[in-house]
Amino acid sequence: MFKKIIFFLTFSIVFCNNISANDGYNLWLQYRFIENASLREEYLKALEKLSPSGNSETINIALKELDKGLSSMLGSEFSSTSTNNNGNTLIFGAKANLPEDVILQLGNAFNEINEEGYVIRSYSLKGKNHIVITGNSDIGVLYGVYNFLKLLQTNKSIEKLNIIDSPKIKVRILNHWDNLDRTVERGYAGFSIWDWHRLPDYLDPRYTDYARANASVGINGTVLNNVNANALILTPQYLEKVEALANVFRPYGIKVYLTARFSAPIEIGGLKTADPLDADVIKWWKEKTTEIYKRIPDFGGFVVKANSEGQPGPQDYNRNHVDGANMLADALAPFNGIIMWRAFVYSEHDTTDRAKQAYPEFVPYDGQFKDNVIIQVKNGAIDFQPREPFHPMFGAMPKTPIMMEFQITQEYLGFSTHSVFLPTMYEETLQSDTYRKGKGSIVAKDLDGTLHNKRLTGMAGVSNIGNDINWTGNPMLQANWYGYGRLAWDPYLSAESIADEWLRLTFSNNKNFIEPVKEMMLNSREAVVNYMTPLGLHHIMDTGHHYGPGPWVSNLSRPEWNPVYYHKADSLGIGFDRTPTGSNATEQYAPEVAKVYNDLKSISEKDLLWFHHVTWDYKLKNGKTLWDGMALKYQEGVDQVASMIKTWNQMESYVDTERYNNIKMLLNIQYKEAKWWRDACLLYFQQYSKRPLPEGVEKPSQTLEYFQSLKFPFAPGN
Ligand code: GCV
Repeated sequence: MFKKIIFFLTFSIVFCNNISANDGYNLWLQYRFIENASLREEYLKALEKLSPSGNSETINIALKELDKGLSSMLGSEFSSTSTNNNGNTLIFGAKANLPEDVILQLGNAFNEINEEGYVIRSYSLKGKNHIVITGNSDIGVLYGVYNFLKLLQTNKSIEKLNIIDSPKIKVRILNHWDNLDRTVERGYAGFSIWDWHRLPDYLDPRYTDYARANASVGINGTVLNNVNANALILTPQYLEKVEALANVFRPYGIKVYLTARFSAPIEIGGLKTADPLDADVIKWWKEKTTEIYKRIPDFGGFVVKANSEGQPGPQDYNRNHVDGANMLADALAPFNGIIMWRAFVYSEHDTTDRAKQAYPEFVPYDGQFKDNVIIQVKNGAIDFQPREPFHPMFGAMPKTPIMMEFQITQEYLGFSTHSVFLPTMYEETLQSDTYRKGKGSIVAKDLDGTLHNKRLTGMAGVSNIGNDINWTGNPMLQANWYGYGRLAWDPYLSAESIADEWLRLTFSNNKNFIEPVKEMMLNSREAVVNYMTPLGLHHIMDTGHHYGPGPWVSNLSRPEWNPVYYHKADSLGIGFDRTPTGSNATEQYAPEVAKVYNDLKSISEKDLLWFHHVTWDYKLKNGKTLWDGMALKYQEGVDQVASMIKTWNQMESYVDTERYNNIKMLLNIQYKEAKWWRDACLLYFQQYSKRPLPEGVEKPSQTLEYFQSLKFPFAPGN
């Protein structure tokens, strides 16, 4: 018996360790051992020798990554240092460093890719089968290497490769809303990964791992600090630290950017004004920019949040966004830096409809911004809601570069506790038709520049990364970092393909795992919409932290800070009338789009209450009254989470214990919170509808007063 126990323990330690211990730190770069012997054999045969061309730091990183990935996936039979000159070889390097006979194999391929693109091609020479990974730059090669490794990770054949790929968007950037004290605004994965106190001398290995993860999905920029900026980041004391990070990121193709506080000339420059037309202010920014480029020659530029939510800006001096952005653009232009000027602006002076505020501050100025200014627009006109119609500025400024700002962190979507797969939401916006140049003028085309022939293109994602061991506070949400990166590279990708790929890389290639979990991911965004804000409801979260429901909140000093402003529930009905009978926000869209939104017959019910105030007895397409339909949607959301739990509970044998349990516990919290949302919202709205809950909707477990009494003074990310 004793012997048996010893055997069992030894067996468990030796064979089951891998499956039980996985903290998620390695993200989608798991490089699991390939169990299928014949597939392993195929790979080993094709990779008898690795042959790097060029000796830059980037090429060395590519070699290290291949070594790491292949050794781990192919086991001890693989040797990265083999000198077998007669073997099948994987050669990788930029065009400039490739031998002539290899270049000959590539024909026109180099003309088909841009500076960051790559080619992976199989070819035969002297009776041997080789593979070449190349590009016009070393960074292109590194992207190719990550994509080559992905083929093996997803168990694809590498026999007849001919892959040609380039990023469709130039600036593919993460925005960290990280503060210098290491708190993260709207961050739910611990504290900031930037250890400002110990920088520049202490370089946490996480910085390299961060760069590696980003490069593996094609992200090429990072804004280190919060858009609610602290001017201190621009002082020598901090620039030295920024420089240290830039040095770590550079060989991974990642440029560093900073947010610029518009009043910095006053706060750290000793000037009396920050007026963008003032000669001393102009000089100060030019000198500051020169100082930054002396340290960081490839510094990317600035992001600016101006005249929004109390941030300083040009309007403080009776100037406009063009004046502010162009002044900074001039300072950056000699160094090829850019300004990402945010369109997330709303002032307390116009309270008719917050959704309408950005458009008139920017669109009339189309064509007046300098070439190195790009306007950063959130996906929707309010603020990162579970569902928003696309922002009317997309497609509307043919002469001005426009970039997307998506939120990866889940400020309004249940924080990092809720497993919501966001690429579904990103895809919905990217595929939305602006009709600005007729049918088919989808948002993605404005972003990649093809709609209006724009040169400077970009996409920003507000990061969900923190110092939690698994980076994102929930292993499932790594998919949103990954998926954002993939869509920034190619905004036409489907959420389905991204989920498939991510699951294979991160967990397993087994279709019994992939299919159900993929379905669970693809439905997860609709679930959160249903249990929080169905049928076009929006911004009914609790005050400040935005955690949990707060549709009753009506006591905040500015009207548009209050949920009651957005849902407008009354005894007759509910919803925000944005048609010509209301705020007429729909006029900011192309006429074809406005027509669809204005008409109750054509509008999608998903957007109904965003654009219309309808009666409680309004008939939905399924014949139910609005009240019944809304209540049933809340219930559907809860049921969807229950079914996510059911799916996950069947996955235990495919996932290591650590991540399995981690996700399981989080899903259970999500279920509890989905019920909380349903009960609190329905009880509140029922006061106005005065109708019973329809059959099929569970009875609330508590009273409205109870839900209203809940307080969360220490909710994270606030
Ligand atoms: C960084 C919302 C968030 C703020 C955020 C702001 C922005 O209002 O609640 O935390 O500030 O958006 O995007 O600037």
